[in-house]
Amino acid sequence: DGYTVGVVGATGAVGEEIVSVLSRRGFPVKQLKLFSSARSAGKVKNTPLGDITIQEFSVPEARSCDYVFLAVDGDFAKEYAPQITQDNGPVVIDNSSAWRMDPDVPLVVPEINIAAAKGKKLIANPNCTTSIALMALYPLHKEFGVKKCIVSTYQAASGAGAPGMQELLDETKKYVTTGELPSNKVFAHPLPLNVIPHIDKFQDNMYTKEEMKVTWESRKIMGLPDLRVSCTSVRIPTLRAHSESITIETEKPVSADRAREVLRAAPGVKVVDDPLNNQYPMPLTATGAFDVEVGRIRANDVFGDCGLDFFVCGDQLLRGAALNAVLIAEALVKQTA
Ligand code: 2RA
Repeated sequence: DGYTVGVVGATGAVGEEIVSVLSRRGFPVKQLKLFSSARSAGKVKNTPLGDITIQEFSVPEARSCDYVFLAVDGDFAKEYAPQITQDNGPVVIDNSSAWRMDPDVPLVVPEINIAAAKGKKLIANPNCTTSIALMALYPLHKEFGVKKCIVSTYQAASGAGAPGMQELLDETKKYVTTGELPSNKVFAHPLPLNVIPHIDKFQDNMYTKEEMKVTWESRKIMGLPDLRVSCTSVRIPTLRAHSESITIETEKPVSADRAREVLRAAPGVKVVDDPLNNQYPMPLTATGAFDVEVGRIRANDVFGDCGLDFFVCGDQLLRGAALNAVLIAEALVKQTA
């Protein structure tokens, strides 16, 4: 019993995390197929679901699955997702940005808009920065109505994949052991001892694409096409959890106590908000956890009695990618059961 599940990009940081989450969540996997480029094909990968020989990706092999997770780049997803799903093929859950803003493709955070995925073969997983923010933003929106939103991010190296994490570790080690200043290949500048206010390409409006994704994707997922959102995205030298400082203006008056109650009841959220005892969200405590930490919750008076500030931290590879994707598949299994 169970499903044949394919992971394309199985040797990447997100692909590996998808296999781990399938196991941690007890997803009903009958057979797991791991796909990669020709370079890794034939290698045996030790996974929590057993030792699996990696296959070179092919459309027919992918089509023999029930669920296919794409953890590859947008160009690949653009070309192959339709070929995999066509003629009643498997469900594809795509981690790239290729399909996110396509009006025919649902962009899903399961706790918010899983209904949009019903009956669909291709489903897009949001950008990590968006999904982590929305875990807190959406429950607050349901209670208070969010009118405006200002986000500043502190993003981990994992957003640039396994090579980004390795560069951070290697360059930090080099500096600590030799005193030689860090250098860079993956990031636009050396990341250790630094923060870089530049993630992805600059757009015509001089926001980066990473920043605009927060605006575009939040609107689509929450079904609020006119939501005012402005984001500044910054890469910092942490490993795999993104942090975000978020300020909102609400429709209805908001208090920190009521916001805390709402967030305590929200699925996928852990309120960590006892600042006098040094308890607040941090990348180190959010790492490896399924829930997004929310804390530093304060009513501000910038927007009269309708302003709230808070800080979120979420594991970039989990809620930001693999966990969100596996939760979509879990929900679809339930929908079709
Ligand atoms: C980043 N959001 O953090 C990107 C990864 N999808 O670089």
